[in-house]
Amino acid sequence: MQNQYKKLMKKCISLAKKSEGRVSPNPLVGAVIFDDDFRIISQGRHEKYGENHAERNAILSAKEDLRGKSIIVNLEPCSHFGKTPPCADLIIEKGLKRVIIGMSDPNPIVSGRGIKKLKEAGIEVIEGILEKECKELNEIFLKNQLEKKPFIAIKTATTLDGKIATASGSSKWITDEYSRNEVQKLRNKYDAILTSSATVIKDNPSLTCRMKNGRNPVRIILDTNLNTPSGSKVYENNAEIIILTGEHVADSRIKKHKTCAKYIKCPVKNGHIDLNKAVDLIYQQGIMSILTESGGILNNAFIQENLADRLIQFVAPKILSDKTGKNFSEGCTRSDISECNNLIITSTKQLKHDIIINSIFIKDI
Ligand code: AOF
Ligand code: ZN
Repeated sequence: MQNQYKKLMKKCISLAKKSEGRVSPNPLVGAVIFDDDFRIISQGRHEKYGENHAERNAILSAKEDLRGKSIIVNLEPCSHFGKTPPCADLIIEKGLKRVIIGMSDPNPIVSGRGIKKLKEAGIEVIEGILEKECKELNEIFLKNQLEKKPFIAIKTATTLDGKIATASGSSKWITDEYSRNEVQKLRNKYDAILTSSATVIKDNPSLTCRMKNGRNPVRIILDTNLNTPSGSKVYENNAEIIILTGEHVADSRIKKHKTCAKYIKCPVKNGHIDLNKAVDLIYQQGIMSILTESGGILNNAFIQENLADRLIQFVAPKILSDKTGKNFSEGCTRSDISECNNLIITSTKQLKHDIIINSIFIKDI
């Protein structure tokens, strides 16, 4: 039985993933309705922010009576009146007899209440199926709900010896086009891409999502002294863009900069945008997740400030061997190996030549 449930939960997860980039700030949710012989009756997912929840879509697309059937869903069904009425009520009303859940809802207005409501109506509730996988699926939502902060993923492309460029900044290209294609998928998934003024000045990237049917993330530029030229490519197209600049920068300079960006002033620490403050300001803009695409100094600052949640490292089978080459994270002076930041690898994937190592940071408390 457990194996059948796991198989169906995997289906819920892959259904939910189809909505990546479309449901923020809500969770990714998929649901499958089946009978006692594990025949699938219908399925559904939360497709877009503000629209039906997964359970409702699965129920609405069923072509037969649902009495006595089971529903499996990666997140506890909701019990609140939000944009739609509670899913728990609909499940009860349709006479389903069993609900299988991956994880409870961290949202305090739901947490545990959905499960309680179902149980009180006499429905059997089975919890914790593929809980770890379900939590990873909704790592952004979990972070937002529990810490009221955006989830931060660092994306980097390195050689086997961890280099992102030569000392003079030559970096095109370390990884191949298959890797760069995957980056487009990441840009489609996260609410925002963040980079530094140094990267804008050096690489002049556009930071748009060029995936078919993709959508552009909000671009965020950390520009302490407002040094980026107004004519940079990031300011050319009409995807949303935010410049976080130092609070010392005069309004008259901002006015003169004249781009389509939204300018937000941020406190400065040691001559740079204060990342802790920046992250809170970004969250206040409704941005729930950030993909950083930047150099070693900024990457390291996010890591040392305990702000980085995930590392997505593309590794090309190349060795630079240049002692002055740039590292994907640098800036600390450390003498003992025990001072390393520690991570847990959650997956590895080989593309054509390159590999992607996906890890989560173990946070210092
Ligand atoms: C979703 N999709 O499939 C499920 C959710 O803003 P609302 O009214 O859509 O409610 C959002 C909350 O509903 C969300 O924070 C989560 O707690 C719960 N479940 N949300 O967007 C779904 N099942
Ligand atoms: Zn719901």
